[in-house]
Amino acid sequence: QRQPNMAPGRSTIVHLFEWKWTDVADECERFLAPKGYGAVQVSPVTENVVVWKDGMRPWWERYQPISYLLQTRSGTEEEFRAMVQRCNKAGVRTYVDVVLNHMTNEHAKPVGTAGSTAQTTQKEFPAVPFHASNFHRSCKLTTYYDANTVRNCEVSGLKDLDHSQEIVRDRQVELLNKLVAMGVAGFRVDAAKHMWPQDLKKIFERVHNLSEEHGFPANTRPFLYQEVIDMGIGEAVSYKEYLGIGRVLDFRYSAEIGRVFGGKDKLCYLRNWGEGWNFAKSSDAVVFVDNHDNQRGHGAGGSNILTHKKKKRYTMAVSFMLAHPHAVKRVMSSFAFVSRDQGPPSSSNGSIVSPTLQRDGSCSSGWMCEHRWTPIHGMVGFGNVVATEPLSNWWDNGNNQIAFCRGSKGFAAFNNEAKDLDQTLQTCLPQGTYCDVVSGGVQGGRCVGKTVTVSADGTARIVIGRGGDGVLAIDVNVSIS
Ligand code: ARE
Ligand code: CA
Repeated sequence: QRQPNMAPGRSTIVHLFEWKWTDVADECERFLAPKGYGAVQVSPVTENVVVWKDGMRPWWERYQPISYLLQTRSGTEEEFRAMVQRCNKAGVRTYVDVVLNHMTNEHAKPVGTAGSTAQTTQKEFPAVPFHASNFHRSCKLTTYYDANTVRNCEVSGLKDLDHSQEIVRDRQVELLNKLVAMGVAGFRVDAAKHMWPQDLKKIFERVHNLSEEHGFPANTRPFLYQEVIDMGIGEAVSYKEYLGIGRVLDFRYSAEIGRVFGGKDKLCYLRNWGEGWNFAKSSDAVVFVDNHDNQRGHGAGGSNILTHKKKKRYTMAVSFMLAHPHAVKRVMSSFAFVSRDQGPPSSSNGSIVSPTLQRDGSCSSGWMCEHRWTPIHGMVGFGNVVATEPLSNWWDNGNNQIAFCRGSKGFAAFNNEAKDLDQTLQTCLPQGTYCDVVSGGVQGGRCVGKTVTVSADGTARIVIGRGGDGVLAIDVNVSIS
């Protein structure tokens, strides 16, 4: 199902990667709700095998389920339940990252985050239970150009479940229904590419409507967005096979936006951004600048991917994504890392450390909190104001300076050049004084950052110096006169 089920006036997902449930709940109330975020994607909720590597626990242990008990490094089942409730109450939806394709790979004496054990070489997972006969025969995923190999062999050596068996689907439907009963509004389907679409369809058809008890309208289906990496290079599996189930995560978008704002292409070519760039259709996609894989060289996109490590370029890319009407958007919120395996900030016993909030609203103790960066949450607000208004009045200088309107509700401009942008441009907004949302928006009836004066004919002098954030955006909500 393609509708995100967000509360009215909200539109953006934030992935709070590896956050604890108690921290997510706090964040929903103190930041996500007031700043207009619509939903939070959380890390997998199901019990995973505990992995110690080089004296620390890698983030990817969470993609190795050992049971469907809801206890992980992020917290207990009760903490999760309370989190979903608090977030819903604040107006922020919860989407769960569900790992249905596989269980763990082989481990000597595996113990899970809830204490469950398994005989992984024999594919015995008694805590679900799953038995050897519930899995595909082991084979190496040697090629992406054969659909049987992609779907029946072991991605990264992870024990591959056979979803053609009703008994396998039953256990997973139970899990999903339990989450829906807790008030969850949707799912990111991990490794969907590695599962047969007809099986996924059977699973999700049996998932209940969203819980009326938790405030959802009757007959609302869970929102689904599937991880199907399809770079359009002729692999055997196409994202299009999954559109009958829900949306897909568009990895071409991620690679291309990184390439353009990384300075490898001109901003003026963004004029026909979207389907014109061979992306999935707006109504079929969830888009993002980086995800938890490709920000550290896993998954797809390679060196084109922009991350928090390139602050200005990254801010511009995320701002452009949020300013543009194409698709449902997801903002990444990361922890700092040096190595690819490095897990979230944690103490020596492996438990996750909460983010510390600075007086200026930013995070410390290892958390990047991109979603709290002023330009990014400012643009989330902008996205809510312009909503479904079409893009109009495109302007560019034939190079790396661009601007456009969103109907008569908003205006955004970008400068990716080593020289200033200083132009009188059509903003499509009523005459008045506006506060740029990227440099801080309005506070107490005054602009925190830049002020823009729109004349009676809708034009304004727009200045984006070569320093600074490289973006300026105003909308009807930040008018102060
Ligand atoms: C870890 C170790 C492995 C080890 C394995 C088993 O890193 O070395 O073999 O454990 O012990 C994450 C990590 C993996 C990790 C795994 C389990 O990324 O490194 O393995 O957790 O702990 C493909 C898939 C796509 C997948 C990406 C990463 O198609 O589904 O690879 N993404 C999701 C999640 C990941 C997660 C998993 C799936 C597994 O987002 O976080 O893995 O649950 C081309 C293809 C793509 C392919 C890509 C990279 O672009 O088109 O389909 O993506 O190459 O191979
Ligand atoms: Ca599979």
